[in-house]
Amino acid sequence: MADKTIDVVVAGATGAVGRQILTCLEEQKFPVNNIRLLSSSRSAGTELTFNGQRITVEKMEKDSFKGYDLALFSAGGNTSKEFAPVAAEAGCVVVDNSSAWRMDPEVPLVVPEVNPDAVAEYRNKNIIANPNCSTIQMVVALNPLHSEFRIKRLVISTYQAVSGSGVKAVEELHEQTKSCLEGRPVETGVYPHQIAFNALPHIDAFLDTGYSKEEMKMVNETRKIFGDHSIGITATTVRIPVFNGHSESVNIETERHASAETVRELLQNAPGVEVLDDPAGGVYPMAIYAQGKDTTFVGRIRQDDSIENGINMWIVSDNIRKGAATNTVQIGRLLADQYL
Ligand code: 25A
Ligand code: L14
Repeated sequence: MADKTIDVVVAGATGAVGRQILTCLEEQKFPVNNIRLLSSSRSAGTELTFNGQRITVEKMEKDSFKGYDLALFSAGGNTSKEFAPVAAEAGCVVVDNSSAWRMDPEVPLVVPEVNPDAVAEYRNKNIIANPNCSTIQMVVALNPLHSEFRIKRLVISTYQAVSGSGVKAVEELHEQTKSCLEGRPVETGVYPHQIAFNALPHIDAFLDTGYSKEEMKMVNETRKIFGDHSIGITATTVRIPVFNGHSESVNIETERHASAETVRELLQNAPGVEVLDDPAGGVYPMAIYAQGKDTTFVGRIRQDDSIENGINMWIVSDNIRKGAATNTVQIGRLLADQYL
C-alpha cells in the first residue's frame, strides 16, 4: 500500500550500523509514522536525532515491539537470536543484519537488486536476513554476469575496513595510528594484533578447516542468494587499515564466454552499479571514493587469459551503507510497499 505509514523499531540504534540506518530512513524518505530506538543498557538514555527530532534510546526489552510493524536489527548475533523471535511473535517483521538467521532455510536472505521476490518468504518466521557486507557488494556486481553467462567458480580476496567491526574498532585504528606515528607503544583490543600499518588475514572466528567464518559467509550466502548451490567459491578475507569501504579482487570463471568489453557494458546498465574503469587515466574504484555512497563500484575489468572463460574485476562499496544499513532499509521498503 503506497500511502501507508509504518511504525518502526531500530534495535542497536547507537552502533555504527544503527546510526546509519536512521540516516538511510531519512534519505530514502521511508514512510515512518512512530519510531522507537533500542540498545543495550550501556547506551540506553543516549539521544539520537531522526528527521530533526531528538529521540531517547531505550533499553531493549521483550515487550519493546508490541504495536510496531517493522524492526531493523543491528545489535550482533546473540542479541538477534534472543530478540528477533520475540519481535516476530509480537507481529513485528524483523530485518536482521547479523549472521544469526542468514542460513536458516526458512529465512530469506535478500539483496533487492538480485532476489527481491524472496522477500515474500518473510511469512515463514516474520524474519528476513540481511547478508554479510562483503557478500552484498559482490552479488550486486556479479548478478548480471551470472544471469548472462552463468558463473561456475569464484576466487575472492577481500580488503576490508575496520568500521565493519563497530565503533570501537574505528577508535582502535585511530589510536594505534597516532601511537605509531608518535613512537608510543600500541594497545590492542578489538583485533588480536596491531591493525595500524598492517594487514590481518583474519575476520571473525576460525573454523577447524582453517577457513574463517567470514570466508564461509561469502561461500554460503552467495549460493543462497543466487539460489545456485553448484557455484564453486573460495575466499580469503583480510582486514586492512582503512576506516570505511570494503574492496574485493574477484576472479570469475563463467560457463559461456564473456569479453571484458561485454562485461563492462553489462555492468554499466546494472542496478546499483557504477563502472569506474579507465586505469591508465587513474580511474578505478577506491574505498575513499565509495565512502558515503550507496553504489557498488566496479573497475579493473579484464580478461583472465589463464583459463578459457575468465574475468577479473575489483569491486568496492561502503560496507556500512550498501553492506549493511542501505540494504536493510531497501528490504524494509520492499516489505512496506507490498506486505505491511
Ligand atoms: O555477531 P555478528 O552478527 O557477527 O555481529 C557483530 C557486530 O557486527 C556489527 C555490529 O556492531 C555487531 O555488534 N554488525 C552487525 N551486522 C553488521 C553488518 N551487516 C555489522 N557490521 C557491519 N555490517 P555495531 O557497532 O554496528 O553495532 C553494535 C550495536 O549493537 C548494540 N547492542 C549490543 N548488544 C546489545 C545491543 N543492543 C541491544 N541489546 C543488546 N544486548 C550496541 O549497542 C550497538 O548499538 P551498545 O549500547 O552496546 O553500544 C553502542 C555504543 O556504546 C559504545 N560502547 C560499547 N561498548 C563500550 C562502549 N563504550 C565504552 N566502553 C564499552 N565497553 C560504543 O561506542 C557504541 O557507540
Ligand atoms: O555481518 O567486519 O557477519 O568485523 C561480522 C564481522 C560484518 C562485518 C557480518 C567485521 C560481519 C564484521
